[in-house]
Amino acid sequence: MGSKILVIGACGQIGSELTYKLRSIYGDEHVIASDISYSNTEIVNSGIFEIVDAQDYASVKTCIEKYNIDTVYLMAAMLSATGEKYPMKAWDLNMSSLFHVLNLAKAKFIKKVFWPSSIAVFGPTTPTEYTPQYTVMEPSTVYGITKQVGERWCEYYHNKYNVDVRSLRYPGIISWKTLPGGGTTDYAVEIYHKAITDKFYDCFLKEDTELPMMFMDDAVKATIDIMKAKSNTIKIRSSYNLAAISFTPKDVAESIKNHIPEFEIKYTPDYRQDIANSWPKNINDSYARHDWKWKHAFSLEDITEEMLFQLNKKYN
Ligand code: AKB
Repeated sequence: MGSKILVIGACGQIGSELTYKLRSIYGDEHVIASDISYSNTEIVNSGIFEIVDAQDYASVKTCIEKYNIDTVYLMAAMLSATGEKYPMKAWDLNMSSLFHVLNLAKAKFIKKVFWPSSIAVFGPTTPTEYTPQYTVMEPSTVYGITKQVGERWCEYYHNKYNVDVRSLRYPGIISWKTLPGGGTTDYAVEIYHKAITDKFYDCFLKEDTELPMMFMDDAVKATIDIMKAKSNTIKIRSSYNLAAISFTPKDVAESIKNHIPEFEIKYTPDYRQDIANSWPKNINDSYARHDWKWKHAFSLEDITEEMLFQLNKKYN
């Protein structure tokens, strides 16, 4: 009969593209999209869609039982910038949703779980250059705290209850289909939209703020690859460092100017600068490359070409 997959948070930036890709691999009827509201009409109308409240155990369980789900991708989360505005809401959403899914796996309602962690697990005391897998982790954002604690719980559920949970520490993800919401790396998506619509972008980070980034196609590939990998190749059950490229706002602006010479950028750093300052500049992901053969494909130039091409079609 094949695997039955539930994507929780399917209306979001990564959840939506992951759903499309999973459907193209496993077939529409094997991939159920779900979210707390009908906020993304494209995903809602693209196949089976259910309203699921990730904070409500019964709501998640009902959907899992209804469709005989065996694999859950838990993509619902409050990101770093919004989390600083609503600390308790971020804690409640990010932790309760994870516990519900882990407990459903522990109780054998489901067999496999994907849960995204983030570079936000690192903090100001972490080495910022080629940040290793195992290092000092003192996150200074609520989002980062939830991800770090979540990683510990994933490893605990794997070791104590044999839960097959797999996780990646995503960098900033760049995509053109669905906008990100409430992250510190969101500038790297907004800048392309504004380059097309206004030929101008007012950036909320300083020009030399280097952060780890990745194109959506690479992020979705990594997610599906780690889930497809044989269980005994997944040696890390907290979360894997995952890297592709690193760049600054100035680097992106220059790569856009190669295509749109009249594009201009201004820098007005806000509270998100402090968050970015606490994160690594680049990441050492050698465990992922070794254990399950992770390899990225997209460079900054590839990303700029694809983003401008797709957004030009969208806006013009
Ligand atoms: C954010 O900026 O909060 C996210 C992340 C790096 O996890 N994109």
